[in-house]
Amino acid sequence: MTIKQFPKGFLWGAATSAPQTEGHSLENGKTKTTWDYWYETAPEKFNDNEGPENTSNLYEMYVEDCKRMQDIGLNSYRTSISWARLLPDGKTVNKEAVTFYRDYFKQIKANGVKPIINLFHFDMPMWLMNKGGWEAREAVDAFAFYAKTAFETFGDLVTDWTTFNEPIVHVEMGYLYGYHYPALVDFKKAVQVGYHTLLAHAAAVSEFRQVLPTGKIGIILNITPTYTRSDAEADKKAGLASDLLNTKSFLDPAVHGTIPQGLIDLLAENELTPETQAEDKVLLQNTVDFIGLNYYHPRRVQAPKNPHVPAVMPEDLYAPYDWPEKRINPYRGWEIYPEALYDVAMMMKHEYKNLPWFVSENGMGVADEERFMDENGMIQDDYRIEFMVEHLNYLHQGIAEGSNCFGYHTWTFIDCWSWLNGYRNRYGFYRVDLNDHYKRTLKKSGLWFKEVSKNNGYDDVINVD
Ligand code: BGP
Repeated sequence: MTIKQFPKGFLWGAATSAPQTEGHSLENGKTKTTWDYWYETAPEKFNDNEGPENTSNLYEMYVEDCKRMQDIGLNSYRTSISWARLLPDGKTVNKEAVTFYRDYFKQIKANGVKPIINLFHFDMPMWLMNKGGWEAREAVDAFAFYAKTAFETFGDLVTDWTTFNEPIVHVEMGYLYGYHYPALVDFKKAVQVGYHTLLAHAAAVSEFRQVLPTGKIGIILNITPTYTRSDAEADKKAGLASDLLNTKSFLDPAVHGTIPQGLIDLLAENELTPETQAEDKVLLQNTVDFIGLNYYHPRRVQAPKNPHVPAVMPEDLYAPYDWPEKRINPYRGWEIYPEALYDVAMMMKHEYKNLPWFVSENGMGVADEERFMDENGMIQDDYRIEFMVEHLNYLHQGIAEGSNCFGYHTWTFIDCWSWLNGYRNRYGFYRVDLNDHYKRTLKKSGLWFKEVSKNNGYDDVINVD
């Protein structure tokens, strides 16, 4: 038995988002987001026709849910505010939203849990999408206003904030691969959207320094560490392009305040340079206090065969490589590679000033979990516990070698809605029964996590009985 102890004050928590939990998506003063609109116009795209309208009904159940946080020992919790709920037309504050979020945040705190509140989790308000969404430069100012409003309205309750969740995802899913509205395939637009998102992030940080000078602000990035097929020059070049586009594009400006020259060159070579303004450089110097990294799977790449020059798609710069030795989570199709968390920890230490960072999402989505329900109705999700132990072991090693990691948040607290996948894959410590008024039932992993949090560590022998 090996005891794995974590640093004092380590955050043991879980993450989720407004659109995936709240429900009441077309009620209580909230206006539509791109998800509401897409579901209305193309419901067949959504697994089992499960749309964003009701999700896990947290809007009605949050008081009990906050108690559930304490029941499984969470000491921290990340969710987001819905922009379209707080500012239904982008300008006017929705009083009902203020009442809801204020009480929600108070309840979180009353249960001994530290809230970390995020501003944007893929949920573009429709009023702004109709003006071009992130393609339009005016989205930067609109976001800065929203951020300022949120900091002013909730800053007495919340000290730790993040601007975006996985900003590269709405770029690639909305403008390259068709999984988010507007489902365009246009590399040039994708880069412009990414650039405006980056400016919006920096503008929000700038507002934050004015409104909450003693608070802390960060950004949540999905980290898909790149591993190349070989050390051949062409493979390494592909690896570098992948790294620049997927990791350094947001991480470098967030931490170092600059866009890497390699990325600027890569975009120029491929005629993808976005429109910029002279004052942007100064805005981008607004760096963060901490970084959240969502880790699910690595990215394996090789040199592309017969690429378009200039590139039409990212695959013209790096092609996916199918590693024969990979382990896969068959429900989600993602590779399971816990070793990467050690590499990420070292990357943060050596390349990113050893800035405080945390694992802001890590988890395993599994379909048809009712198969694993015991006679008492508890899902015996040992696979999830094993997944977490494996990842924590590598994280622990990274911390032991000096990486400044201050927490581990799982995805997710209570089973939640997953975009086009609806409720197919479940990730939560609590099961949600969609056929029984969203009833929540604790899974075995929740009991295990409670012990981990209590002991600020765990032994390698999994025992929660
Ligand atoms: C992250 C997102 C979450 C969540 C999670 C699980 O990328 O931040 O919103 O959805 O992935 O992925 P999925 O729901 O696609 O299975």
